[in-house]
Amino acid sequence: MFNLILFGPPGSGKGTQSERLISKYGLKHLSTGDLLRSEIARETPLGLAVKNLMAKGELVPDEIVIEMINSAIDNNPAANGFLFDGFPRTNAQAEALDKLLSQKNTEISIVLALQVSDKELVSRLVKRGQTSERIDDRNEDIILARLAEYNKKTAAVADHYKKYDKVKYIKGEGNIDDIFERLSDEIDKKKEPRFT
Ligand code: B4P
Repeated sequence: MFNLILFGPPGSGKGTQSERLISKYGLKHLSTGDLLRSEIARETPLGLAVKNLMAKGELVPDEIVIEMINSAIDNNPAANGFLFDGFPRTNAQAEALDKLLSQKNTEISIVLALQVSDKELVSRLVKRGQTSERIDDRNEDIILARLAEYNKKTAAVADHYKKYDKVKYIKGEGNIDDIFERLSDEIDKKKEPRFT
């Protein structure tokens, strides 16, 4: 199994690049943001419980997202591998994910971390907010709250995987096709290492 974490701050292009990567590599896409938004749209008890937190740009509690990912992995026994998008977002989530995968005799193969300046992130999300229905793109204050959550709770997740030498940093600014090529190069190197 090839299991990839696409990592980066809000607006770094995780959702955008995930769509292309799953189609190229045949991975199962697990986006906790998409799963949560679907719960909200269906007005499930879980959706109602997380709606206000997401609207403020805060992270939802670890137990909720860990349980969602646990079920999603169990519901896809035939997957060749998973692309985790927007998860893990805290060290507790990273530890839980490692444990879940090891119970299935697999592990994270690579963490691709998109790097984008704060100025560019805010500009992308404000722009998306002008056309999308997303409650967390509605204004700049919420967007800045999401970036603050990222710096406080999520950035450290890269350090967790650096201990195992799994993190590759990718420049996430510029042309979407060029970024996709940089991501694909790292995956190809990992899947078929060349010995020199
Ligand atoms: P997510 O759905 O993960 O949303 P996100 O971090 O904002 O990234 P997204 O994938 O949408 O944006 P992208 O970079 O693709 O999370 C939303 C919320 O859900 C969180 O704030 C939290 O409340 C909750 N949540 C989710 N997972 C959680 C977890 N594990 N634990 C706790 N809470 C959790 O794209 C952004 C924009 O940039 C797009 O408009 C795109 O078109 C544009 N773009 C992309 N690449 C570009 C490029 N190269 N140049 C110009 N624009 C580009």
